[in-house]
Amino acid sequence: MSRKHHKPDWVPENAGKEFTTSVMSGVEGGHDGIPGQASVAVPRKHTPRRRRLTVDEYVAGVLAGDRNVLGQAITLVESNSQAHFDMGQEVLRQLIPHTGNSIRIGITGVPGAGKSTFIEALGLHLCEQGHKVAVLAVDPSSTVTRGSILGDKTRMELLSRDLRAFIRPSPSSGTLGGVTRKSRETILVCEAAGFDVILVETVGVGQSETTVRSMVDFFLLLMIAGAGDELQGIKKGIMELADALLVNKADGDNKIRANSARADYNRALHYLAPATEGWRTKAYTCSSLNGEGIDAIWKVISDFRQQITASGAFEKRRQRQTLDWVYSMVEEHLRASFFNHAGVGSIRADIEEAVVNGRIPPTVAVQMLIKKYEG
Ligand SMILES: Nc1nc2c(ncn2[C@@H]2O[C@H](COP(=O)(O)OP(=O)(O)O)[C@@H](O)[C@H]2O)c(=O)[nH]1
Ligand SMILES: [Mg+2]
Repeated sequence: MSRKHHKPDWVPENAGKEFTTSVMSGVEGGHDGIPGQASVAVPRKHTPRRRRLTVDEYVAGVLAGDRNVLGQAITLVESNSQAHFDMGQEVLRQLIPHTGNSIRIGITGVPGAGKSTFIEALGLHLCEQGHKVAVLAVDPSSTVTRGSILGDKTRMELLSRDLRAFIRPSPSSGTLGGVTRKSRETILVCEAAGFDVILVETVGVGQSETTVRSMVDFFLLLMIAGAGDELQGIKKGIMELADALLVNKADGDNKIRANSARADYNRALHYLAPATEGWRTKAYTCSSLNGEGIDAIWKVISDFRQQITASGAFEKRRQRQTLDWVYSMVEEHLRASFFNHAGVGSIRADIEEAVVNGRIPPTVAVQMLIKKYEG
């Protein structure tokens, strides 16, 4: 812009004072206003589309903790295309020997309980202690709404700027099964990249809690005082999945209520079977806003890890989870193979019609469909 041209580009004719009629001159220098930088356009090199990495480059980059490659490797693993799938699986196969060295923590609770705020508080606390923290979200609802409830990076502004942390929003396409597979693989990729604390955020929607429980070592249920137990999923048995209950927002006027809620939950927990063999689930309070109780809950998680590792239950759970994972992938594969089967597709509409109108019993319909599929 010429320095003499101190007028706006456009003003209505006969404009009064309500319109700007002059423009202040800009700061000398570069586009960011840093003096001394000439604002001449730097001739741009012709940049080709980002070259696709080779399997070796993905593996080496992830193992070196290169955040850029890590992000790309997760994208590869999450991809739905067949070409990417095969490559992603090869990358994963080579990374597997470098995985497992972390504590995987699932965090659930109703929307608004403060999960994201808590994760940021805990994450920052752990980074300061020298941990490398990866945050993932599992939000099957995002596959329906196309907008992630949980992928709100903005809420974790400080943590997302910390180079010791890595935040990955929920994969946003596919079935719950697909989201689950991707999340499990993302956990492994992050572990291979050296992250030793994996925080997985989920929301109390549908099966997401059981799903996340099936991929973590420690499952934390975040509660708020006075929100109504029913609303918070107590009746749905979520409490029985948890290794700790954490009443969040124990600050200000809410502190007394939070403490009494904790006592109530502790009484209720007496009657429940523990989620983890040899561990007693208890209720605690914290404030993700002022940080009170964050260190204490980390201590609980560390004690858990120590005790459960010593008893062998830690390893046993992981082995069981790996097998569950294998069979859930088998199921996913079989389901897709069945529903994509051309022969099955050709008779499905007729059979469905016959079943709903009572002309053939469901059991017979199953036999016909399976026969077509296997034949
Ligand atoms: N007073 C108070 N407010 C909190 C606390 N933790 C979260 N919040 C607030 O609760 C709201 C929901 O938090 P958010 O982390 O987005 O909840 P999420 O939906 O469970 O992820 C936000 O306005 C937070 O600022 C806390 O410990 N104390
Ligand atoms: Mg959230």
